[in-house]
Amino acid sequence: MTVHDSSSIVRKRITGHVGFSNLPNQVLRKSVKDGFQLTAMVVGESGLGKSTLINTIFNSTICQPREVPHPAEERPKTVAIENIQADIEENGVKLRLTIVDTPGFGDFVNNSECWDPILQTIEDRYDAYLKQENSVRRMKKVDTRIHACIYFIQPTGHSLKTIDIEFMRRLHDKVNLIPVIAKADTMTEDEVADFKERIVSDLAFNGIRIFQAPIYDDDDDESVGESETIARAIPFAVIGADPTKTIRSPSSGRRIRGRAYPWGVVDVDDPSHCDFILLRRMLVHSHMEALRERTQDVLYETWRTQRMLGMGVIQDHSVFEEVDPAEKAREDRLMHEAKLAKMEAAMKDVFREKVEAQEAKLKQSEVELYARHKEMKEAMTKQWNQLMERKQQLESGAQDPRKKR
Ligand SMILES: Nc1nc2c(ncn2[C@@H]2O[C@H](COP(=O)(O)OP(=O)(O)OP(=O)(O)O)[C@@H](O)[C@H]2O)c(=O)[nH]1
Ligand SMILES: [Mg+2]
Repeated sequence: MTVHDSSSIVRKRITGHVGFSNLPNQVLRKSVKDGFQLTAMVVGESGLGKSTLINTIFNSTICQPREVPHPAEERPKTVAIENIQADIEENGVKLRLTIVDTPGFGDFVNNSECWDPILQTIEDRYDAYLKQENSVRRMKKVDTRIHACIYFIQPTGHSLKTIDIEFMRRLHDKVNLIPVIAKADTMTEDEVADFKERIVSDLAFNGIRIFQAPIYDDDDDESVGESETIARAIPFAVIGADPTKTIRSPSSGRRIRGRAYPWGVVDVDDPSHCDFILLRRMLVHSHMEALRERTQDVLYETWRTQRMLGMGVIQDHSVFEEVDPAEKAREDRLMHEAKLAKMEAAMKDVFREKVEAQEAKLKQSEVELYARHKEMKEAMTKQWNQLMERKQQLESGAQDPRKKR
């Protein structure tokens, strides 16, 4: 297959309610300034309806044939990796959704390295992001990283094919993997349910991790309910329909997006017919933030560390250690207590010095007072003695009249 990451981007404006503007306030506030942005990629065997599903999501025919089809081929095939982008605006909240269409594999006798171009695209996009992170002049980063990889499984009803297992094994630690059963209209309801079960156990048996919707403690009941419904429905059974050829629903008479059969019609937007709505809600509503977060914090971070180590850069892991809020609060409290103790000791020192100075001053006054007292006492004793002496003289003069004048 000819693969190159096409630089051309097909831009499309889609209208209609999607639901991303109803995201929890906290999430909304975080992203509302710059608008939301999500990039998903479709991967899988040729002819499973990847391009059709993209058209259904974007509601118009934008995945055009890139090459004139071979006369023997009845349908145009995707021949290059291509970005299809749409700006959606709801209640003043903007979302830029990009879906990357890829050529299907399985057309060749040897499909042994069919994952190479896909892995290459994922890593090239990580590389482009890393370059921006490492650049001296840090501008606002353009994030083209793939946040979700929708992997199309052929509706065989048996088990996963070796090629699917091999492919997904190479993808699961690079990108959020969302497996879907393609063309689910070709299977009965029971067959879909059985096939889902078999796929889930095949994935577990082969150690393939698919994207699991996280459930947070502070999630409201509605969000928990939605996450559980989505988790139960994976791998989603999807049906794609050409959005330009709407059909009339025999029951409601409305024009619907679906597929018509001699025995009836399937409506892709009817949740009882297929999981298309769940897949779209997961991408642009309930799990958009979780997909972005896991890409940034786990998948890209792991890839980046390996890449840096490969380049000979040793990383100081302590810088990236997660901070436990309770531990951080304990450390802060201990530091605060130590600071208080230091201040108290300094204040005690100042107080002691002041008391000592006052005591010394008092002692000095006491000494001076004592000296003065002594002096006064001596002066008075002297005066007393003089007076006594004088008295005696007077008394002795009074007894001897000769001495009288
Ligand atoms: N029955 C059924 N047919 C489908 C569905 N989706 C697409 N098709 C048909 O399957 C054929 C292939 O669809 P594409 O969307 O071109 O498939 P693709 O996966 O993009 O193929 P490549 O580009 O070769 O990888 C077309 O004839 C579609 O009309 C579906 O859900 N059910
Ligand atoms: Mg295609």
